Amino acid sequence: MPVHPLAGQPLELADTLRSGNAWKIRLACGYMGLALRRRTFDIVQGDLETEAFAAINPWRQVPALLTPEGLWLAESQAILWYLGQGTSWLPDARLAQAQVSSWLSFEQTQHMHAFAQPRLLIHLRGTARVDDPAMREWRCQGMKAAALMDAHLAGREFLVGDAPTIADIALYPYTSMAHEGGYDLSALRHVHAWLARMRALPGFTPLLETA
Ligand SMILES: N[C@@H](CCC(=O)N[C@@H](CS)C(=O)NCC(=O)O)C(=O)O
Repeated sequence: MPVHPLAGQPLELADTLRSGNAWKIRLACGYMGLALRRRTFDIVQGDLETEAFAAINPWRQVPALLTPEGLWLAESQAILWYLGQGTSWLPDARLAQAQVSSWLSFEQTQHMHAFAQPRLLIHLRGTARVDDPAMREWRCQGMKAAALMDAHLAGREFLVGDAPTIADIALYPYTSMAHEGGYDLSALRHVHAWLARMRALPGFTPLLETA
């Protein structure tokens, strides 16, 4: 693997234990061979509401990355872009780079919330049931996004071009944890094969260290 432009430089991630958005960054660092320190917060304990956290991210969300320049960078997609530059994970070619950007937008606007919300409320907080109408509605929206991914992945190994990019990293966490929100993606065989392909790449990092 070519040397990453950020190799050997300090990188620190503000995250929570089970944040899917922060997992994207841990996946990226694992795949890219970058060492990453974690500063793990607890949303339920109110950690994100403190003044100390506002200095990390005034938008009061994880992930945020402390870059070697000494600045905290917020938003998972911006952090993936930052980490991917100068590597094959963010292609140089104009069109391929724009296609990566399309999938990053897709993840934030059509995919992430529809998967993250049922997972949060059913699996992590236990405040909703699988069959609640609101959960069904989220899944209805999420299934449309997953079906679009499945159609796109037919005959392809990765979302853009022939090699994995930060677009694949962005879409992996919440797709792979869909079952925690009551989803059944088993009929989507191209998505299923893609998830397995992502897990098999060198440097794959599981959500939980002990997993
Ligand atoms: N658009 C943001 C979303 C980040 C996000 O939703 N983070 C969640 C954890 S996965 C969070 O910090 N939630 C706390 C809150 O919003 O109060 C990104 O992609 O980084």
